[in-house]
Amino acid sequence: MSIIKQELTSDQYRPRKEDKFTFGLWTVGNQGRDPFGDFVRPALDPVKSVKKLSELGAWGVNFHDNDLVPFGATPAERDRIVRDFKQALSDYGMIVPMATTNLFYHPVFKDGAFTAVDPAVRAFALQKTMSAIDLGAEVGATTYVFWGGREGVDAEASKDPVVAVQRMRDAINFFCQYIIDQGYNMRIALEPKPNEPRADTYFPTIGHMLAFIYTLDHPEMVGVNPEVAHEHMSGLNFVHGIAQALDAGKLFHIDLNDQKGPRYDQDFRFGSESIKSMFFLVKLLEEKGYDGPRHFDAHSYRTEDEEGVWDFALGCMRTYNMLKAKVQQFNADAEIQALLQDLNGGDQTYGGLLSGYSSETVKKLKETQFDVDTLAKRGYRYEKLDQMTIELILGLR
Ligand code: GLT
Ligand code: MN
Ligand code: MN
Repeated sequence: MSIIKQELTSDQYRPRKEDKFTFGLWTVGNQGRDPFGDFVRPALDPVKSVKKLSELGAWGVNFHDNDLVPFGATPAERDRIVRDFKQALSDYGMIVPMATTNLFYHPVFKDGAFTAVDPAVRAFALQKTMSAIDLGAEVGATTYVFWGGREGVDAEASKDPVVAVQRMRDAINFFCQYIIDQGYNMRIALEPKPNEPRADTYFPTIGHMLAFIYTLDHPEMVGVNPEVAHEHMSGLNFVHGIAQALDAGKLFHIDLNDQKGPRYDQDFRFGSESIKSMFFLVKLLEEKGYDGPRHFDAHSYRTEDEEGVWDFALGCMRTYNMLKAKVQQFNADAEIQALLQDLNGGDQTYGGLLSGYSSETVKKLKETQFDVDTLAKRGYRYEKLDQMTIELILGLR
C-alpha cells in the first residue's frame, strides 16, 4: 500500500485545512533538473497541483508569476490562465496566501535584478515585480516574498557591496509605496540565502535581513521568510534565528524543508534529516504564536515519478503533525517537565537583583557576595534532559 493510500484511511496525523499547510507550485512542480542532469518528470499543470494538494489536506498554494503565467505571455493568455486558476482555487477550496516574482530564471537576470549593474535590468525588474504583485493581489495573496535569487556576486570586484545594499533598499521602498498606493492588503517577507546560484548572495542570513528591515521607509510592512535549508547551509541554528524573528514580530512567513548541513541547497522533504532541530522548530512555532502558513519550499528526490511527488508532499505535512504531537507529549511528560522546572527554578536568593536597572539595584549588586564556588560546582543535568528528549522523539517514552 502506498503512503498516500495508508494516509487516506484517516489517522491523527492526517493534514487538515486548519493546519495551514501550503506548497509552492514550483515545489510539487519541480521537474528534477539539476546542474548535472535534465528534467526527469513532465511539467505539472497548476490546476492539477491545486486539486491534488487539496485532496491531500493542504490549505493553499503559492507561486512565482511565471509558475502560473509563462514569461512573455500576452495579456489575453494571462487572463485566461488566471481565470482557470481562480476557478480551480474555488473548486477545490484552496487559497493563495503568498506570491512572489521569478527574478532569476530568465537570462536577463544573470547578474541579478534589483542589484544588477545594468540600470535597464534593474528597471525591468521593477516593472516585472509590479505586475507580479498585481497578480498576487488578484488571487488574494497577503504576503509578498522577495528571495534574492541572483542578487550577489561571483566576481567581488564587479559591485560595490554598499551600493548593492542601497539598491535593494530603494527597490523594497519602491514596492512598499506601490502596495500602499494600490491599496493592497499585503506585507513583504524577505528571504535570506547565503549563496547559490551566485557565489555569494547579499543579505545571507535571517540576522542580516532583520537588521536591513529597520533601515527601510516602512519597516512595519516588512518581515522575513526564513528557510530551513538556507540557514543550515550557513551552519546556523535555524530555531534560534526563528526565535529572534518572532521576538521582533517579523516572522511573516516560513519556508519549511530540510538539508544535510552546509552544502548546496537541497530543499529536502520537511523533517527528513534534522529531526531534533525540526522538533524544536515546530515547538517554537506552535508555542510562540506563529499563525501564518506552514509553507513547504521543498521538492521530491530526482528519482521520483509523480506518485513520489505526492508521497513527498504528504510526507512534509505528516511529519509536521507528528512532530506537533511529539511536542504535546514533551509538554505532558512529567519527568521532563519536573526536570525543566527544577533547572529553571534556580536559587531565588538573588532574583531581586535581576529586575532591571535602578540605582538601588546597582548599589545592592556592588555589595553582594556571590558564592561562586558553589555556583561553579552545579551540575545541570542536560545530558539527562537531552537523552529524554531523544527517547521521546524516537518513540520510546
Ligand atoms: C526558489 C528558491 C526558494 C525561494 C523561492 C521563492 S524560489 O525555489 O530556492 O528558496 O523561496 O522565490
Ligand atoms: Mn525558499
Ligand atoms: Mn532552498
